[in-house]
Amino acid sequence: MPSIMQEKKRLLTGLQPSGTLHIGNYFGALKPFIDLYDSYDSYLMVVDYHALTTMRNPEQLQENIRNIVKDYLAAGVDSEKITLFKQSDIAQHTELAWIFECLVTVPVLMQAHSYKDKVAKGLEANAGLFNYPMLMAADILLYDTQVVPVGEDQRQHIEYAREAANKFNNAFGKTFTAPTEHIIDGVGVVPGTDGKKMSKSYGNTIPLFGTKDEISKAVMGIVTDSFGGRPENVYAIHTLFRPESELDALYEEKEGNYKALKEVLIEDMEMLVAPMRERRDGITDEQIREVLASGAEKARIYAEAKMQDVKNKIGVTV
Ligand code: AQP
Repeated sequence: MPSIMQEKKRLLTGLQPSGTLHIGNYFGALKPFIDLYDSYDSYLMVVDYHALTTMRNPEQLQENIRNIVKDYLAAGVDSEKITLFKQSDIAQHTELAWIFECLVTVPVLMQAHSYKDKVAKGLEANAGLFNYPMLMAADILLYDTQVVPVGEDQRQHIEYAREAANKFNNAFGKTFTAPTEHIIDGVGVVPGTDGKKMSKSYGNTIPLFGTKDEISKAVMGIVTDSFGGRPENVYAIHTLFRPESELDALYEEKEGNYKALKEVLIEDMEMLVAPMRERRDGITDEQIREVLASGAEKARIYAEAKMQDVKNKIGVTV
């Protein structure tokens, strides 16, 4: 059994290497994790098997994995202080997901908004996409996670993790801890350049680590339908970078001058991103491999012990 005598509560989150990280991913999940990780026993994953629900290009997936680890480190994650690892390195995630799939019913999974939205957007309705919440439940519950920083779109998936924990505990005895989502007001749904939720698959993103030109192009493309002269979509994104008290005066002063306001937003983004971009340029692929190998070693210790307990409880050990 893993030691349940943890001094600190456990914090865990993961992002899919399914494309380029955008500012919605950063403010919704990565920054809240970075702000909290020192006070917790913290786990940060690259959820590459989740990305397989949509990706079919191995070279691209490899590149995305390297990129997302660089993004984590450049954004301020200290890999020495946390367990940073890749989901596919710990076989117990998929193993435990199967057990949850045998407990949670199809009608319950059919209520998943994320699955319905993705299929409505034209994504293939593969069984992996449908079972995604059970793999995510395994990611979380395998480590007895208490707190999961995520964006609002993942709220229901944390409910599914609680459902999986309850089903298992009711069937086989208390084994799993019910996790809680950590969703920050005001950044739970970061809007995209079209005002809808920013999402890799909507083509409405502002890349976190884009070049200044790429960021400028995305910001200049923000749709500026507005009420009373204030470009609401620009303003909503701008609140992530400056307090509203400052923004109100600025937006009054430059009322109706959308281009000028977008230029200020680009500069404000640059202030945050430029130092991170510089840090990112210094990170090598070799460093990434080392970080992932040492993270997997740490994660495996807990995952193996927890899975052994699960196996004993369900009756497959003789
Ligand atoms: N717009 C957003 N606002 C706040 N949080 C967001 N997140 C995603 N978009 C926003 C949060 O980022 C974390 C990582 O998500 P993911 O990589 O697992 O993929 P996702 O949620 O599916 O992100 P995308 O960009 O929206 O990708 P697609 O288009 O594939 O669906 C999660 O915590 C998420 O809440």
